Order: sequence, then C-alpha cells, then structure tokens
Amino acid sequence: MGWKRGMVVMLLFVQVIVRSEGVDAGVKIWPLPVSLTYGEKSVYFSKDFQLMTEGTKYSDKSGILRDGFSRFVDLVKVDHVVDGDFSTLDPSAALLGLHLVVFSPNIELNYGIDESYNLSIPASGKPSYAYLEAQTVYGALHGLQTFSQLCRFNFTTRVIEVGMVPWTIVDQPRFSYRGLLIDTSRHYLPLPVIQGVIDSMAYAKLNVLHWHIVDSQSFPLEIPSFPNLWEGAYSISERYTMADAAEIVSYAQRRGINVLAEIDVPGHALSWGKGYPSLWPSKDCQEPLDVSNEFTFKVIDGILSDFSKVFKFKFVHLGGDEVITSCWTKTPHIKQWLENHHMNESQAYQYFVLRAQSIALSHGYDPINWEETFNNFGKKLSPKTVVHNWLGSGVAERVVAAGLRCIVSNQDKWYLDHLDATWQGFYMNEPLTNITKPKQQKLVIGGEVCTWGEHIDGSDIEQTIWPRAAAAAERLWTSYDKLATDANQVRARLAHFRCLLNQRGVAAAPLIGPGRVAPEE
Ligand code: CP6
Repeated sequence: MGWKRGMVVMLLFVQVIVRSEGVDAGVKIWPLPVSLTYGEKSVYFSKDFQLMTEGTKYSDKSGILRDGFSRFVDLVKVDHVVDGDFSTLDPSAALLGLHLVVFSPNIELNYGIDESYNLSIPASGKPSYAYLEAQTVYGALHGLQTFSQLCRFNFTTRVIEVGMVPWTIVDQPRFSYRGLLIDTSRHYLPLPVIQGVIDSMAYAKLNVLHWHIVDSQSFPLEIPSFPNLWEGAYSISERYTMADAAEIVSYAQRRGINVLAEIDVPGHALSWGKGYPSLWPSKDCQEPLDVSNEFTFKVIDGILSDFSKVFKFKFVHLGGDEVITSCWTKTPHIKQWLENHHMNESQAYQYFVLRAQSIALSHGYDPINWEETFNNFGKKLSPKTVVHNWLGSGVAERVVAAGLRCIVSNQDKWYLDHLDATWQGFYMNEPLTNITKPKQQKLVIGGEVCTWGEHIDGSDIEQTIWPRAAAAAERLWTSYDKLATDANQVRARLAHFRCLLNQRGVAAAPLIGPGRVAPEE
C-alpha cells in the first residue's frame, strides 16, 4: 500500500505544475483512466528505447512482459519506418526506456486479480525513463496499452513521440468481469480470427473471452473423453483440437484475457447427438438432451473433466436458456421416467440444471447460467452461481437481492449482432441501474457484449464488434463519476479509438449510425 500512498503524494505535487485533472479534447485515451494529469511538452523515444526491469526483484520467467513490451513497441510504431536523425534532436527530450516494476509477479491470471497500474512519463529536462508500476503482470499489460495510446509517429522528425508530458496516470477497473461473447457453433471461426479478436479486446481492456463453443448447429471441439462428439462439426476441417483450445487459452492469458468456456445445456445441444444419438430424446425430437438417460450426465462430466485441464478460469458457463421441455413429455420413455420420479417438465428442467451445476462444482468451477435458470429456480441454484442476464433489464436487481452474483448483457443494449443497436446505447447501458446498496452492487461482477454467430462469421466479425464493444468497455472499466452522462460527449474520443484500431489492422466500422451497415439517418 505504501507505493499507492507515494503516488498520491506525487500526484498532489504534479497537480501544481500541470493542468488540473479532467477530460478535454486533448486526452485520447480509451477507456478513460481513473485519474490523470498531463502537461504540454513532448518527448521522443530514443533510438534504443528499452524495457528496464533490473534493480527490481522482478523476474519474467514466462516472458509475458517481455512479449507485451515487444508488442507495445510494434503498436506505437504502427509499421512506420523510424528513420529520423537522432543526432539533430534535443537530447534532453529523449525517453530512454520504460522502467517497469511488478510487485506480485507470480499471481496467475484469473477472476478478481489486481489489474491496477500507475504510469508516469516525465517531461524533458534530462534524458529519462517512463515509469510503470503494477501489482500484477496483467495490470502492467493494461499500463502498456494506455502508454501505447499516448504515443504517435511524428512525420516531421520521423521518430516516435509522446505528447502532453508529463503524464501521471493512476488506473484500475470498475468491474472485474469485462466480457465479449463469440459463437463458434453457428459459424466456425478460424483460429487466426479468434486470435485477432483477442488482440483487439486487449486494446480496449476487456478481460473475458466468453467462448460459446458448441450449440445445436455444430460441435466443433474435440472432447477426448467422448471422441465422437465432434462428429457434430460442420465439416472435417471446421474443428478445434483440444490442443487448439489450449493454444487459444494461452494466447489470451498472455494478453491478460481469461477464456470462459460454455456448454449450453440441456437446450442448444442438438449437435451432441450426431456422435451419440442416445443423447437425443428420439429421432424426431432431438432437444433438449435426454434428462432420463444417465449417459447424458456421464458426457457432461467427461466434457467438464476435459475442460478443467485446459480452461483454467474460475468459471464455466452451463447455459440453461431457452429450454423447450415439451419434447420430454412427447417422448414415451422420458414421459414414463418423469412419472416414476414424480417430476413435471419444469422440475425435470431444474433437476437437469442443478445436476449440471454439481458436476461443474466437482471439477472446481463456479457455474454461470443464463437468467432463465434464476427466473425459474431462484435460490435453489447453487449459491456459487453467477446469473447471466440477457433478456431485458431488471433481472440484475432481483439476482443481487437474492444474494447471487450477476453479469449484465441485456439484449436490447449489448447484443452486437443486433445491428440496429447504437454505440450510444452501448455506452449508456449502466449495469448498476436501480442497485444502490454497496453490498448488492459488489455482486454485479461486470458485463459482457455478445456477438451471436447466426449471421456473422470471420469475414465481418471485427466490424460487428468494433467500435460498439469499445463503448461498453469504457462503461465497464472507467469509474462511474468519470463516465459521460451523454454518450455524444465522448464521440470524438471514441472516433479516435476506432481510427487507432484501424491503424492496428482491426476492421472497426465508422461511427455512423447504428451497427456496421446502417447509414446515418
Ligand atoms: N443462442 C443461445 C442464441 C441466443 C441465446 N442462447 C440468443 C437468443 C435471442 C437473441 C440473440 C441470441 N442465439 N445459445 C440466448 C442467450 Cl435476440
């Protein structure tokens, strides 16, 4: 805590010599940090601008920071040739490198880790270093992202420049869970496309990739325990091996992003029966999964057992939405089973969801379920459940009043595949609406924007996600008192961020009208 107090003292001092804190047209950081001060000078990256970690106890065995720094340098160059003549530049305005201190370098990425960082970039006066400190490696990566947004290529001097120095930035996220859903069942997404999405998420400080891997349309993932499951893939090439999944998890983890894997049961699982037809209630009624068959739960157990070796996030998503149980009563052997067990359709649905939850818990996961499970079964759900809102607004208040945790994704505001949803709507969607008690506010762990894949594939996913996901990312990162009360106040800064995405090779759509296609009215 001492370093934080030191920073406060430093801020008070800096405040005197630079413009006071506040956002004006000059600040182009997205999402906006918790607090910042800046000046009006500029410095440039010296020819051998370097990462300095010596003199601290830090060791970077995994190479996450070394790689993060090297990506940072690539980002700030944005592929320009740095061919300025350093001998003609003012040596006192040279930035020699970045001094980096990480206090708890061994903390592994997971839900709830410290993502804070402090960044300061001195003004000219003598050759100097930028200084970045963070509790964790992942906070430091966020600091590098912010730093990258302060840099630009100077076309006159042809070197990299940092404007508005001296900068001091103190930053941390408002919510621990800042998610984006991708759907690889409705359309297969090639691995490089998923990696591109992960790269772009890091630019906006999103930290959870919710991978809706399988659904009724296809089962693209290899499950070693039940090797016929991926017979439900669209084709023999539209598949992911478990090693591919591990590669995605590692790629994301090295960028500070957790991967939340989902199996959506018992509805949304028709493709499972391609490889194992006994999971279908019958030939003409193929979902939800057969609740009366012990094999169904053996398969779920096998999948979650295989998941637990690769998906190290604290949570697994068990779906549970849109379950149309009439198939169960229409199928004679299931109808008989229900009678024998004195269950109606709704009780069988509850039995299924709770049994899937206990399997997830047995593999060390906390379960996440779509909100219908809460709407139907309330406090009968495991107390470890995180309820994932999607239907409309309002459920979060009831979830947290019941003492459960909640993720907000209301479809009227945060569904990216709804092309008529506006970036202003994304920005203004407030997860804590009508939740005033601090204890209940803490139960809203964050929010997630969703890119359902029925009408989207690798060809247009980037412009469907961006720039609107960025608007939600600021809502989830930036402290409430710093958020704009009218989205149009941030239009210029968001437009700047979306240009930055374009420069970095991300096909973010322009800020005209809603979504990626509709023109300005
Ligand atoms: N797939 C799954 C979907 C949706 C859900 N679950 C969905 C429903 C309605 C809309 C958008 C998406 N395609 N498995 C609901 C969580 Cl409008």
